[in-house]
Amino acid sequence: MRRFFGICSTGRHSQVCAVVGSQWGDEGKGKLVDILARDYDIIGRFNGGANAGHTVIVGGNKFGFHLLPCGVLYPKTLNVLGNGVVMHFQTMLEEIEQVEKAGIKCRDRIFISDRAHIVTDWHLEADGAQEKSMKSGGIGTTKRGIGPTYSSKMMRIGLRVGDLLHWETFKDKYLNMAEFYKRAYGLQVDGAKELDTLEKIRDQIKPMIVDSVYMIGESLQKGKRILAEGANALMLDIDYGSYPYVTSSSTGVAGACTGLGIPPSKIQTVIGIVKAYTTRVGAGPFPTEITGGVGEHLQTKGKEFGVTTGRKRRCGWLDLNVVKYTHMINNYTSVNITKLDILDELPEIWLGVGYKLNGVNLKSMPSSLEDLSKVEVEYEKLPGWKTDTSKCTNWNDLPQQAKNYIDRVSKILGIPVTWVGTGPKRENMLANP
Ligand code: 2SA
Ligand code: GDP
Ligand code: MG
Repeated sequence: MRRFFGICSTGRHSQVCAVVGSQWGDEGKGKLVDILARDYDIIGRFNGGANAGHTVIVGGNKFGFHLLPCGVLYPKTLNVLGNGVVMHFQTMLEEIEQVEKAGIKCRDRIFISDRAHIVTDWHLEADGAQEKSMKSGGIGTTKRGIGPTYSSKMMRIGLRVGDLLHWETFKDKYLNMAEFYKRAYGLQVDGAKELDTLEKIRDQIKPMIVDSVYMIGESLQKGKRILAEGANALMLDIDYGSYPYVTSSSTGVAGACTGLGIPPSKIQTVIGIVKAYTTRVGAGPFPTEITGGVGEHLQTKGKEFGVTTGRKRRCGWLDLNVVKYTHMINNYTSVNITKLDILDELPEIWLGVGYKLNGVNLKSMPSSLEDLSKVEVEYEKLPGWKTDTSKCTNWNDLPQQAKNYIDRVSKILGIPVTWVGTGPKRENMLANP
């Protein structure tokens, strides 16, 4: 008998649920994915690569995942790296070791799409060279070869994971791509050494390579449940983000379709992760940024450092203009407000609720960076709650002022808030009754 899956705003009862970032990343996607994964058969990453840093804290262990889906910690989940991901094998193998060291066997539960592209040393070098060559000082990339690997894909000179199964042609393709990077950037990479390394790790990778399109399609038909884990966030999306200060993939719910082969009509639930304030790593405009004072408090108390690069994250007030804009594109069925506890000590909390440009109210997000860097933010100011919310064990324990804040955010966005994070651990997540 077919199982029935209703539309469910928490994701608990949907056959397919996508968890995506609604701001500039690091909202805490990893934590909700880990919590929901218990109820899913397959967890799939659909975009990005080892630039992502998703933190999961369970028991005494802290995991900072770059490539492995955050559902990997449950003993039975299958974990897919979809065709939309760019694969850096060494990083993934190190992560597998990290998980297995913690006593969780996972190697045989990891599947890599044969259509996913491979990040090589040429891409890593090109990322650094490109950043150095930019007059503006660069995008502030993670230097994980992300932009160059997606560029190779679009130029149709890239290497796909499935190419590893045809070693002789793989080598030709590798050399052809290397030629391009030598010519275009004058790079010097020891290609022979990298081919040698790839040949050595091929045996470990081969059992993980699958036709993920078939795997996902067949699983959907059999009624299996799929959780799509977004990396980065919509303001870093290649089309909709603050271009060019973006990453090079589709970070929204559409990316779950193109990057995992999930038909759009199958995605019933889209949970937007909204940090209770805003952070951004790397360069680019940030209208609600606070330099000094409260900004430093958020940075320190929120431990806002890059999981991949260790860079300090820039901090500012929650910008609901940003979340409204990303909602237009992702259509969140509900949101998870994260890191509410970081606001606990503030006497007053500001919400960015409107943008004005040259005195005129804006209806949406300007596409021009010049305009975005000039907008004046209109704020609403709410009283703080001055209470330690990390001690709350259920929704009703939340102080009234915190509930008012959540209700106000929900009302302005027009989206239900189904979860609130009050600390970094799995158990610090309150479900809205
Ligand atoms: P890239 O490396 O080409 O994807 O960089 C392009 C822009 O995308 C931003 N970006 C990120 N922003 C937030 N978090 C990310 N992951 C790491 C984390 C970041 C880190 O979880 O902390 O460790 O620094 C991430 N990845 C890419 C990047 O800052 C550029 O603005
Ligand atoms: P992701 O990339 O969206 O998965 O987020 P990151 O892992 O890069 O950054 C989120 C950080 O906040 C991590 O250090 C998490 O452990 C932490 N975190 C997540 N949710 C909460 C929360 O509700 N409260 C606190 N204090 N920390 C949280
Ligand atoms: Mg992150």
